[in-house]
Amino acid sequence: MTKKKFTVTSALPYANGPLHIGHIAGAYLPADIFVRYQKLKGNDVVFICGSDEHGAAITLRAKKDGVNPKEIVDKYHKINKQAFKDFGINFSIYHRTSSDLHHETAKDFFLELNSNNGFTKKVNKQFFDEENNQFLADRYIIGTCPKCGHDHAYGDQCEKCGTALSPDELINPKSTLSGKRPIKKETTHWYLPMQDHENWLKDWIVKGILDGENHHDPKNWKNQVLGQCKSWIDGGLKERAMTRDLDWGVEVPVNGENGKVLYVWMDAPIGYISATKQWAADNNKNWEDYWKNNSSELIHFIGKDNIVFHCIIFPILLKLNKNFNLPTNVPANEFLNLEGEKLSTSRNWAIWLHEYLEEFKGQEDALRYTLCATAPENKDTDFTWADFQARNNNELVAIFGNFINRVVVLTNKYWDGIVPEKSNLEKYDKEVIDSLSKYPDLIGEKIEKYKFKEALQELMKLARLGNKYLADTEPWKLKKINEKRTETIINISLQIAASLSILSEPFLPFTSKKLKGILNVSDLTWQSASTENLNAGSKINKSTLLFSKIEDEIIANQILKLKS
Ligand code: B3M
Ligand code: ZN
Repeated sequence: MTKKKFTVTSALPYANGPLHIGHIAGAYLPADIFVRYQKLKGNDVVFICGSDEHGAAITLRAKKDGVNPKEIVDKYHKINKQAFKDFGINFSIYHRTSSDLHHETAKDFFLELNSNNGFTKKVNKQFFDEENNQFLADRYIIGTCPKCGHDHAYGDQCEKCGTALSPDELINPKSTLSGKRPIKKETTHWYLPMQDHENWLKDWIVKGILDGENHHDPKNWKNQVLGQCKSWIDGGLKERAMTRDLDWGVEVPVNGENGKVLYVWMDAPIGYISATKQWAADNNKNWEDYWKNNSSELIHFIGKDNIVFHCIIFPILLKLNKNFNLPTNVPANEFLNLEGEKLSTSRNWAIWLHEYLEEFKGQEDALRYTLCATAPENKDTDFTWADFQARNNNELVAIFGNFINRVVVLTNKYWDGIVPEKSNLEKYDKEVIDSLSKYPDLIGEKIEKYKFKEALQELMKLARLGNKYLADTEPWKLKKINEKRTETIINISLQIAASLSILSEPFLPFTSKKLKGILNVSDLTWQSASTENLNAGSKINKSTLLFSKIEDEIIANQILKLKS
């Protein structure tokens, strides 16, 4: 098998607050599952993320807290980096857009495009808040969305319907600084004439053709992603300013232009590239192998509010630069709600990842499992504490955990932890071995199609198969009557357990590690899960609890906490 190369990115979260389960279900957990799987397949993957430390999201938060933006980004970069790590999101690097390397990379990128005539420099009138002596763009200005009527649309985007906007399109624009209607004032900016790129964008996204060659199969793109892209392109693309009058961000690298920075969406996605550069420097690799000349597949995991930036704006920027690859897929997720309501930072209607990790120590996989099982892959979905409890208790504990516990306890009790010999296979045994051999492909195909929910269901089917095999054959009863037959059943059950230890890794990495420890197996490849991995005569360890039951009281307290 030839090794494939993947450059996988997860949206860089703004370092203006902690992460909640909506972020995780949207752009991080699915990417982590994909990356862990590709690595087990033996492919070469770099998994990129980091803090987005610029843009109005940061400066507004700093203003609200009465502190310097630097204090905000330093604080949340640290918290978020740690939370991802503790939750088993296995980035190759968690970089920062405030780093010198990023500033340099973003400036070079801007200059390259500027010298290729990628921008039009224009003097224009823009909204200005006289009271605060500041130009208003992005989150500094709100108004009613001309598309969906949402009354809190930002100057660059309506987060309700996803539409990319410019401040002039807002109905009833208001400054978020003073709350007043702004005046118009002249200023110079660099604009990206997106309308010039309509034709190739359409061929590329809709037909999967780039520069006359097959690039990707659009059937593998999610319907909602294709739908959003098509509707923007059909609606006619417009020019869009790529610079801002602000003092926080990557400075516009042109002499004599003071007080101007790059628009955060002309800055943050380049963060994927600068992060790759840093990782390559740290690991003796060549970053260009992961970004240029089609030597690698680029895949962006994001939430639906970021589709336009990753499917239209950033690809235009990449194409204007030399030899950069365009994404082969952008598997954006929809939104996750909580107990029937939209997640909200301001109303504190959220489950914060760092708090979950504190309160549910050792139960990281219970949340990974529930978030994957209820992920908003094709439509908005709902997380409820009751569902979380049920999935943990009725699926992880009662099926997966129960199966492993039974087979490990039996092996220790009757054979001192030595894997017994298998002999004389009956029809049922052969059927079980045959179905076991199909699981790596069954699960893998789903992951490769970004159907993580279905992939997880397949994994649980394998645990169910093991459970049923034990329940049907009742080796604990058979032991006294037919020792040889019992040994065969336990041997086969242990092989299922070993396969589960491999196939669960992308979804439940903490469990997989524990299980490999119990079974004394290590470093097995994905495909090896289709065959036997435990030789008769080898020794396994004592059982440790993989999952623990979550009591009603714990759940009641969480609901109380949420509502307080
Ligand atoms: N920070 C937006 C967000 O958190 C943004 C993503 C950047 S990805 C390059 O929704
Ligand atoms: Zn809207």
